[in-house]
Amino acid sequence: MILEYVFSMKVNNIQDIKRPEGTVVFVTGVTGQDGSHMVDYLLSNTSASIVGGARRLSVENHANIKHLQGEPRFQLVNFDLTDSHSIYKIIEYAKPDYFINFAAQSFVASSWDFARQTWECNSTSILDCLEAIKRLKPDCRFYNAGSSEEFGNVSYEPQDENHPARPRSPYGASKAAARTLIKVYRESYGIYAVQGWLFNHEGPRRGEEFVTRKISKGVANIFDSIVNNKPVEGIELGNLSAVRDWSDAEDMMDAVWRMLNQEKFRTDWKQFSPVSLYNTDVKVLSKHIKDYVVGSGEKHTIREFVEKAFDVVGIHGAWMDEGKYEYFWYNDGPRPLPSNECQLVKVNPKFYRPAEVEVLRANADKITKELGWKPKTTFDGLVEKMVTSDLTSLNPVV
Ligand code: NDP
Ligand code: GDR
Repeated sequence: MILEYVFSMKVNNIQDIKRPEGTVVFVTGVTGQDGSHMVDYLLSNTSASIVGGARRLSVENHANIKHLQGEPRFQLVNFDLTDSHSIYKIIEYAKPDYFINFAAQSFVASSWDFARQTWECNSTSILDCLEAIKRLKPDCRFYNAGSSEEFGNVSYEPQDENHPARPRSPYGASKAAARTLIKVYRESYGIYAVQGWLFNHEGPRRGEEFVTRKISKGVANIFDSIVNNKPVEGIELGNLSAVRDWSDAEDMMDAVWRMLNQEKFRTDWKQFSPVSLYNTDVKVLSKHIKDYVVGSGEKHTIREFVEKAFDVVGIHGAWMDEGKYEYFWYNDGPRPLPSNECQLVKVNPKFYRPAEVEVLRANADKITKELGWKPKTTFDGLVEKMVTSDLTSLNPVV
């Protein structure tokens, strides 16, 4: 039997934070996928001290940062992005050199149900961050997590930095609004503020309602049920034809850091830029920095993700019917299944969205050429990593 326990770390109040020596990076959303990976990236690739922001919940959810317990360069702080006082206070007390904002209402499907909260968290709060930086620490570099969802109803493929904003959800609209604010503050006040267009990125720390994790966890459960002679519970999904450009979340963190330090990475500046670009004057730099598209350049349907995930555990099947009656039927695997358990995946229209973004694929040529960023993990490698991790959590090595 697996004993579940709720892990929690010591959380400081903002006013108890003492600014560490040297470079300080404030990262929000550290209980989430990207925030937690960003902390790991900074610990491995820089000597900076990191302050991580997490909002207070009745039951803490520190699973993604439990490995940071006792890490001397990391401190956790109570922080709510929708509370402007929190934003002002963290800048006042921690005086960060970098403010990396991954906190958000990040689930597109929920943005129709909580449209106002999505807007306040993803747009209004960005305005608060920019104002606070302008007033209290104008040389603090700011990153906000932009999204391919801003492109939405795409007009060409693959999408590059010139693609217009055509969001299809309150979420996409909120990120597009934040981008406009960032541009305005950059141009008006010389703040080093960037917002990459990151395409979907995944991994074992992905929230369980996002489609890739829902599939990897579902497949691990199905495999476990088959080999242990337990009844098989199928996975219910929405639009199987949606096409996404999936990367490994860990690869994306390097892109974010490069965007925040363009004077160190920009290859195109060597040829024509004035020497002044290479000094640390943020006002000079801010005139030249760019937002970049980041993604793998590959596209795959939800169906392909499903097939690949089952492949990892040696289960093979076939798609039957179409549209809202479509299902994935078990053909072979570890043992024969009774027919009432053979429907491994089926469509449930309740997971359809009011408006869908059908196809997303990144043209990341610019960031590769100008900042030297390249992804390391392939699509197959990513699916395997996720399914294997979910299997390991079912059968932990003790
Ligand atoms: P997650 O949902 O995993 O993490 C979001 C984090 O934000 C969680 O830690 C959450 O805390 C926190 N949060 C939410 N609301 C608040 C608030 N009011 N105050 C403080 N913290 C809050 O998302 P990801 O890590 O996947 O994404 C990170 C960012 O990147 C988001 O802005 C997302 O919109 C954006 N993005 C993500 C992409 C992806 O494919 N992953 C692609 C493009 C953009 P809690 O744990 O308490 O809920
Ligand atoms: P997305 O990710 O909306 O692209 O936003 P998600 O994994 O939720 O959906 C991807 C696609 O899969 C389809 N889909 C389903 N989605 C979910 N969640 N559950 C299902 O059962 C299901 N069935 C099919 C969706 O319709 C969609 O087309 C993610 C988030 O990380 C955002 O924060 C980020 O900005 C974008 O990626 C880029």
